This record gives sequence, C-alpha cells and structure tokens, in this order.
Amino acid sequence: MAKIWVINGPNLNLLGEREPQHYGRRSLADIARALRAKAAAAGCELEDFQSNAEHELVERVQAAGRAGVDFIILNPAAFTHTSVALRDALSAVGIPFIEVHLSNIHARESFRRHSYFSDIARGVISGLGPQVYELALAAALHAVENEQA
Ligand code: CA2
Repeated sequence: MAKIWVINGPNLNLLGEREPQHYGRRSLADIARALRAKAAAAGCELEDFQSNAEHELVERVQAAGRAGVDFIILNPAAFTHTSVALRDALSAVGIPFIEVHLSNIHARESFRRHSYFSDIARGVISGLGPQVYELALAAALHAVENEQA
C-alpha cells in the first residue's frame, strides 16, 4: 500500500483559531481527517504530522526515508523562507513532494516570496486555503498510481 505523509511546520497547529483571513477556518485536525479518508478510499495510507521545531521536522523527513514513504505533502510554514536544514533533508531522502501554502505567498510581504523548497518540489500550490491540501493529495495519488513499479 502506497504511503503519503503530510508534514506541517510551525504555528499551523493554530489553524482555525486565528487569522482566518489568511489561513481559513478549518483546524488542522479537520483537514487531516478529510485527507486520511480520501487517501484510504484510494487505497493509500496517509499520516499527518505537525511540529513547531525545525529539528523535529528534519527528523520526520529522515523517518519518511526509512519508512519507504512514496510521497510527501509539505507545508513548511515559516521555515519555507529560512530552512536550509529542512531543504537538505528533503534532498537527502529524495522523496517527491508537493509544497503547499494556504495563503498566496506572492501576494503578501516580500520576504515570503522566496522559498527554499520550490525548486526541488514536484509542484507548488499556494493561496487557495485548505483546498491546497486536497489538490496536492489528488496530484500525489495520481503520481503514486502512475509511478509505482
Ligand atoms: O500560507 C501558508 O500556508 C504559510 O506556509 C503559513 C505560514 C507562513 O509563515 C508562510 O509564509 C505561508 C504561517 C503559518 C502560521 O499559521 C497560523 C495559523 C493560524 C493562526 C496563526 C498562524
């Protein structure tokens, strides 16, 4: 069974509680529940993880490499704009991933326009609210169905 991991960075545990104008009204648990159900219906296993700590995200990516994960959906949150360490972890494991952002990072402060992940991502989806996760999952399912040996 194909494995897809969803990895979320700092402060995304606050989703649904604050700043709905940027991030919507759904909680991360609610989004993850819907993703798990969609993945299960397609015969895939989906695990989600969130951390506010850079090293825990790096360790999770390394764990994905050991666990034989097929695809990662990643919202690096603020680490998008700062983390060479997380980028290096993704390069090291070589697992294809889609970078997602709830907000349109190109329509906000200029420091959000640069991502350490976009050039090594399979794709980038930004600015559609929680739907970005569902769109990324559809693309990930398509990829694992078409790319598995
Ligand atoms: O739009 C996105 O998904 C971001 O990755 C979210 C990050 C931000 O630093 C990126 O530039 C774009 C921030 C996540 C903060 O999440 C919150 C959720 C609810 C309330 C407050 C913060």
